[in-house]
Amino acid sequence: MDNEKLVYGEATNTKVETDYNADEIQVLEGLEAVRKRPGMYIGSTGPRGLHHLVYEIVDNSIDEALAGYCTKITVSILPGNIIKVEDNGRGIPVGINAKTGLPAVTVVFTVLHAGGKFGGGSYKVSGGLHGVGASVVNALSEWLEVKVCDGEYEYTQRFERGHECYKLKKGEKTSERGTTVLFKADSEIFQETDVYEYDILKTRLREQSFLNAGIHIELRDERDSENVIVNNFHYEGGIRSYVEHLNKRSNPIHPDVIYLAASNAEDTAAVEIAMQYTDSYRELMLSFANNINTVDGGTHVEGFKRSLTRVMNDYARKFNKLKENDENLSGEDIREGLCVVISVKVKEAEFEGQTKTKLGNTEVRGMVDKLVSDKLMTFLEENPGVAKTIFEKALASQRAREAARKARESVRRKSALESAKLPGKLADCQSKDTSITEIYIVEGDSAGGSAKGGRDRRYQAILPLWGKMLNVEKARADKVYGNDKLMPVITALGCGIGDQFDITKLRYNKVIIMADADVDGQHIRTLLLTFFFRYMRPLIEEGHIYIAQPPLYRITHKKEHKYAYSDMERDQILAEIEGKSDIQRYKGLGEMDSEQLWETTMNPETRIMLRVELHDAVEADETFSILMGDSVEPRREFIEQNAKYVQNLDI
Ligand code: TSJ
Repeated sequence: MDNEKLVYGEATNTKVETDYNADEIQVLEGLEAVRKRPGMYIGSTGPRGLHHLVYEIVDNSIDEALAGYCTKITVSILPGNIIKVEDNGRGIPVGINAKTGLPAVTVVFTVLHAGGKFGGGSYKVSGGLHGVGASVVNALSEWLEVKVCDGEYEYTQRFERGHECYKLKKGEKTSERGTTVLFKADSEIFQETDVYEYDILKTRLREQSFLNAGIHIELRDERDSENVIVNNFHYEGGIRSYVEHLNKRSNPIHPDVIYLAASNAEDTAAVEIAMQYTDSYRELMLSFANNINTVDGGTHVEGFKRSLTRVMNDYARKFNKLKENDENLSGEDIREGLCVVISVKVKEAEFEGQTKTKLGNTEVRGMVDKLVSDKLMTFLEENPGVAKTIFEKALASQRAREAARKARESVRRKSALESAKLPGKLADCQSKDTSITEIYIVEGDSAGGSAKGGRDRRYQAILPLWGKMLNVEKARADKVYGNDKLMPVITALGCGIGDQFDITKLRYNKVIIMADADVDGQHIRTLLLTFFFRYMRPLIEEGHIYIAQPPLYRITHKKEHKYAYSDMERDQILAEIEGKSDIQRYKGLGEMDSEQLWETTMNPETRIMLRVELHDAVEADETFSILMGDSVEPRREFIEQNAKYVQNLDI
């Protein structure tokens, strides 16, 4: 290995010494800092941070795969939420590092930021906001064990909370190669939870196998020995398979995924693009740089958008799809229904922005642009049928966008003429202080009536909704403007939708959906959430959307009322009561009078509300397409699988 490249711990400024004890002191100072402020290194000590530990370790094996030396990675969740990561790479080097006098593998686990600084030569996953390395995982683990096989011997070492339990131990002879790491997250640090969620790891590992074509990744859940769960991910098609996966619940409008790839002459950067159009009205673009999801885009995304728009318009002019007087197609029109994955790998990736999820390398913009210009134009010329389908879709989008603009303007004109802009059905609150105001969006006129009677009118507004709500998942934007069910919601909230959305104009701090606890109520909740997700997403992201929880039962005992919000609570209350009591099951909000509704569902002192949170926009995107889109079978499957989570409103 290349010792020269090893950078010594960055946490302290102590002069580098060869004296072993001094080194160890410095090492521990570094790792103590991680334990003192874990959030600085892994973002949070909640579930996200916990899962991040696994990614940190797995990324090292993926780096080894990118270097061309590892083909298989196995990740297991063992009983007690112990994580095991195994690969068949070369094994972390065990040779003594000149600067520290320690075996390289020990350095990897005890010196901050030591990982990835030696070896070199290939693309590295490590980067992004929390590309922090194995020593951070070690510092935050109750214990960690590593086993390295280098084709000659087996080596092992154990650490507890970052401290070596013993020096690297040389064991049996072996002809095998590879690295195994076992660790237990420290529950002193991860106080909220130390339980891994299989599906979170599954999504991430599947994504990583799409991004690294050919790699084998196995995920195992062995926590319940009678029910071991195993998933194997292996995609020879790489990001082509990713696009197929993303589109498996949609209707593609051309048969094959379009795939474009190139690398530069110096071989310091490689770009891959996979794309396919569906009949949907949305665009789904995922971008990655060195396998890190660049949620804020960057130069690769800019290059792609710019060149896609140019190439499509050039082609349209060349083949007379657009006449001389026709306007150019806009980028949005061209991307309607497009599902695209862009993956770039660069030797020296620069990540920008607060969360370091935006690619900054300027050379990438031109590279992507050139790739699309050269290869996509050729593709369109060679596949005129596909080209025609795509253009017809873009033209339809252009017409709809024009119609939406007209609809929007007519709505604006109308509201400018009317003196009272707010919807007639809205019972507004008195306060204009938008930090305390609330709006209840209530299903049905009778419940709306009770809510109006029961509310605290100083800060609570009521907007009743009735009739069939538009499913925005199946409609273009022009249908949303002027829709008689959605317009009252839009005007009452005051912040517009889509590109015109402006959260500073939001008229209420809390937007509360209040509907019956039955199937119809569930339907209206889902339709409204879909609408907020597609057209007012920041409302969800910034935590303004809530679901009211009306009680399911009223238990009357000796003229006193108690309310139960679940069957379990009902049973608890009944167990405490002696003798006979009267149980009323509420079928709908309409059965409650104003006073009861206030008491059980609207009084901030006593009410229960669920705040809607958005954890993963891509997953939520998929969920909404399943729930509200065309295909029936995936919806049935989804509902069956999630029926047990109905209380959990994470989307
Ligand atoms: F970082 C880690 F400890 F967390 C970790 C590293 C965990 C796991 C499960 C695997 C690995 C890992 C590291 N797998 N493979 C490697 N490879 C190297 O570290 C390596 C091997 C040989 C050479 C070389 O130049 O000969 C260079 C490197 C970086």
